[in-house]
Amino acid sequence: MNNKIESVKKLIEDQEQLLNRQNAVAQDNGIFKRYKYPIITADHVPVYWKYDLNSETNPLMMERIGVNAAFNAGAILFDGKFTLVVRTEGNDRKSFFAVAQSDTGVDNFRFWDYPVILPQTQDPDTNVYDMRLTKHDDGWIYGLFCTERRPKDAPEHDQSVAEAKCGITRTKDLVNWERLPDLDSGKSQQRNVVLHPEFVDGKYAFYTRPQDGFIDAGSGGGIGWALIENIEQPVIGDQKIIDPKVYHTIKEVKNGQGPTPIKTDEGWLHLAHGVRNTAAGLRYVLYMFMTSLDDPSEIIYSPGGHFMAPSGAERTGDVSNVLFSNGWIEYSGEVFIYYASSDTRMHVATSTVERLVDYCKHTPADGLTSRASVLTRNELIRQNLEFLKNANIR
Ligand code: M1P
Repeated sequence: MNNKIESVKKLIEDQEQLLNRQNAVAQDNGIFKRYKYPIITADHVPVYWKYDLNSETNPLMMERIGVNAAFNAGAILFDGKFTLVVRTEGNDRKSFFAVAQSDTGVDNFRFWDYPVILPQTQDPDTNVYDMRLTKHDDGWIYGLFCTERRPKDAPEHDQSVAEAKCGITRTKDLVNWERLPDLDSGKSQQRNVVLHPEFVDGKYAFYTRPQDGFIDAGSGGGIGWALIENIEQPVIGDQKIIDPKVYHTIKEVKNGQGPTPIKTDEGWLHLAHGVRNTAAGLRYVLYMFMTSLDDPSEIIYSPGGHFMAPSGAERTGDVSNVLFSNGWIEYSGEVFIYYASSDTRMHVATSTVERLVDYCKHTPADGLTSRASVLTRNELIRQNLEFLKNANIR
């Protein structure tokens, strides 16, 4: 019996070491600081979510309900803590939401005792994932997420046919969640839908990502924008595409808004993901842009290329070559960027509002051709050589 208790203690102690590990900066390129250790992995999930700890019913102390991955987390500052709503995925491939908090924002994240119980609509979700959290002017915290179901008319022979929609839920305490109807966007499927934090012309404003199929965005041209009078009856008509897919860029196949934009004196800061195809499959990178304070659907700065791309161990996982972010937190001018790698684990990078605005304003836009790229770079080189000469450094 004592041996059994010892094995439970060992499980907990081993995990404590992981949870208490201090993080450290591994890369600083002036734009952001990338941290060394993933902040949340499947191993951070409490042992009591996976094991039956009772030696009577689990004499061999085996995992009973495995957890495969912990990634794509929404983020919010809540009760003074850095709070993530993590897409946690069981070995059964079902994702669910679970809250984890940290005092530092870069390490020591701990899950709450129970995952979120998400209320259902009339049409139950098969799978839910990628929640974006928005503290809205109306006083609620909204969680917009992807709800996936098998369409009623899906052919029997193809069990992979699925339909993606935007589910909407709201809460005041991250414990009790109210479910609203799914976003009705007509025929188009939706993923990566994000609620703007302020009313626009007295309406709720959504960043959308219309798509023809479950994986393919198809004719759904990029990040869209739509206004809704009543969020309790969320029906959108036309979606204006504000950030289109573009040939031979980091977003030629598809793109999607990341977290809720951050308001700055010079405009709204946006983080998004862009996808291109390669012989090795799709490659997901993060990019940024800014929109106008007067009209959050108008892009005012669009730095070319990726902001962050998979690096080192981030490159591999369940879906390799993917960086994805649906959560960031601004705190006293510092920005904590929460991103997942390869649909497997969560990481953090930090920056500041000042640096991110500077990045958006002063990174040249994509010139769309190799020649334009070289000419832009040559101008930088010319200026730098002149600078070095005048400074007697070269
Ligand atoms: O597998 C990569 C990502 O694929 C989807 O994103 P998108 O709709 O932009 O292709 C999502 O399923 C996301 O969860 C996942 O990380």
